[in-house]
Amino acid sequence: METNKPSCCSASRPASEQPAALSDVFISVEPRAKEGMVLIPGGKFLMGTDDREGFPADGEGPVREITLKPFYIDPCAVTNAEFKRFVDATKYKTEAEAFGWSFVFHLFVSEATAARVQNKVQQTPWWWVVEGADWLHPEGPDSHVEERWDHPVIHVSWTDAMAYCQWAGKRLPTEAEWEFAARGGLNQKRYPWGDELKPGGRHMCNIWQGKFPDKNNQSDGYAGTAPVTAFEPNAFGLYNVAGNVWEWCSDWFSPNYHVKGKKDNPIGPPAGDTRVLRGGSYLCHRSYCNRYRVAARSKNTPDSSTGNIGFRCAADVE
Ligand SMILES: [Ca+2]
Ligand SMILES: [Ca+2]
Repeated sequence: METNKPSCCSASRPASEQPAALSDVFISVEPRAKEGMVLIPGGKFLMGTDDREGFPADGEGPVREITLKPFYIDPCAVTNAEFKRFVDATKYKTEAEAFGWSFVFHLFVSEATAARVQNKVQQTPWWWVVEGADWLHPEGPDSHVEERWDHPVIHVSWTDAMAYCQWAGKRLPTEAEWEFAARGGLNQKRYPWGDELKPGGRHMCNIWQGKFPDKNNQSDGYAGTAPVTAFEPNAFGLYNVAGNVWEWCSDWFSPNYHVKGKKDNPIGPPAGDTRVLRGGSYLCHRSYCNRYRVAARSKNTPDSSTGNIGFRCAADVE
């Protein structure tokens, strides 16, 4: 199996592969009260960065003034417990389950499972194709989310995230909404809490410490995912926008569409091959993939799933 479009942040399914069958059982529910969601007032903010630490090729810049109307966003990424409620109610089958495999970070795979691994992503060999890996079995068939119900659900594709949102009466945030919410009202700071990665030596997010990709010192307390409420929230009350898991946004990805695109409630390009991911994950490290900065961007194909991609929901203000 050839894997295409390697990225250090996540890995993509081969374009040619089709899942056996995709669940189309969507049960729409009553639009619920936006209980537990954070009301973001909207307004103007400076999106993107021209920071020297940034990656211009990702389209982080130029900095531009964006105007957003008010919206709701979840304080946390969707947890395994929440995703289980969705699956129990709808019998939804994720794309990882339909394809029969997902991408798992090599250090998490048991010896027994490793013995059956036949494919690794060539340019990013720490991503292994693990058969039987899915949201309920994040490291393969001999693993289980038991005791991680309050961790973010992973191995969910963009399509899976959209299905969950539909069921929950919510939607994915646009990339602009995500960044506005993640900045927590701060202007052009590098992180959701300020410019310093570890103010007073304190870990503020779940990323990688040590030498990527083989030695993780876990000095922030976590090798893989952390509970969705670990670490301090930003000033808007959002947890783990930086690190932990990448979060799907509704937009198609483009490195330059936004340069000329509209600045008033932008929703991204009309078409594309990949969807936007924001926020970075537990695999991000300054030396290798410094994408836990609040302006950093990544992307993946909408049917791809990995052990470091999740999502949080947003909703309209009626
Ligand atoms: Ca960590
Ligand atoms: Ca995140």
